[in-house]
Amino acid sequence: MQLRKIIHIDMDAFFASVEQNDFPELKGKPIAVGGEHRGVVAAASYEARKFGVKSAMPSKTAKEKCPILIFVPPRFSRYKEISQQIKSIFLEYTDLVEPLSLDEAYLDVTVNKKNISSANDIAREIRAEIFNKTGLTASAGISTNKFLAKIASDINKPNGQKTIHPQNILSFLEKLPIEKFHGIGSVTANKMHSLHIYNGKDLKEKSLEFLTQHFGKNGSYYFSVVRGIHFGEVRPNRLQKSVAVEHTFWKDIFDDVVVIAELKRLCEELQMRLSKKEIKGKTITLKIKYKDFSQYTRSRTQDYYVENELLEIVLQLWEYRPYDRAVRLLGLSISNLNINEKKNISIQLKLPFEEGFG
Ligand code: DCP
Ligand code: CA
Ligand code: CA
Repeated sequence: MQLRKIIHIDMDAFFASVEQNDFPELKGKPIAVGGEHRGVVAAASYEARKFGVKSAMPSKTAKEKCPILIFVPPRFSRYKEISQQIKSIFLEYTDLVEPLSLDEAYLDVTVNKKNISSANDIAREIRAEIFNKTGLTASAGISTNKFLAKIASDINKPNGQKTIHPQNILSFLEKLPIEKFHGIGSVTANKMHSLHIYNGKDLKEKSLEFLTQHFGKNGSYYFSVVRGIHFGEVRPNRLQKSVAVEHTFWKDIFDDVVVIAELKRLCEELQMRLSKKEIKGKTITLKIKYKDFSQYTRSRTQDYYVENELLEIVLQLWEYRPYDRAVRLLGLSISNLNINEKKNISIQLKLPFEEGFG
């Protein structure tokens, strides 16, 4: 079997770099894209990161860390426009492009339109072309699967690239700290630490049975990826998995009446989006973010596609809220969509209420 050549491209400090590029007076300065008085930092320029400012940090904390921080409001349509531009550059090389978000994508260049044999050369060309067309820098990771390419693109960021060659994969993974494994978040990393797993070498010493016992079906994923095995294909038409709407309040809300009115509004908005796209779904998720930024979700899966009952289900989910505290954000999403029906032939047995933390 021929080894695949996968590239992961990710733009550097995306929203912040776009703002600095469009407004040159912001260049070289610590900036944060996001709301100054309420809300969180979406993106921080590299100058701001030196002060410890990071994505998802409350704006207030960011300002304490960096008093000279300049806040810039986001311009999503501009980010989408640039996202389209970089995507059209990717398509000059291959049709196997899988966008993960506005600023990153996987490319399978095993066979490519320019017949370039070195994926490393392709990544360099693409980064140069992105810079020429947009004035922005990107970083790239190159290896034989998506998992490795994604990890690699972070190594020489910003404005750099890293290839993990086939002969180095196993030793690279052995040395890799467990929290750097793509798909292992801080909760799982802590659990791994408690089991004395700190790096890939420790992970590889555990049996499949041990990992499944402690991590359920994810255990077999960890077992494979640490051995350099990950068959996930670059899927150009990623199926839409959910439709979501959310609203952050200008003022934290404690009044149940206001919350319920807002839930009604969100239901209407969601229903409008669904009917426009002719989509239906079976799983409804309510997201609640409290004043202290703690966030909870409550989900319910019906055995039919939800239509008129949406509001009723959402109000029931609200009854299952974990706390009666002031709310700063409410969100609704619907998943298990009819457009994916063919893919979901297997019937999943689910408890009526699921809990998740995100
Ligand atoms: N973003 C956001 N909220 C977050 C994280 C990110 O709105 N919690 C937005 C702003 C980012 C963009 O998505 O610019 C891309 O996110 P990345 O995680 O790729 O981060 P950056 O591109 O900002 O920085 P890096 O250079 O580390 O990739
Ligand atoms: Ca990025
Ligand atoms: Ca990204």
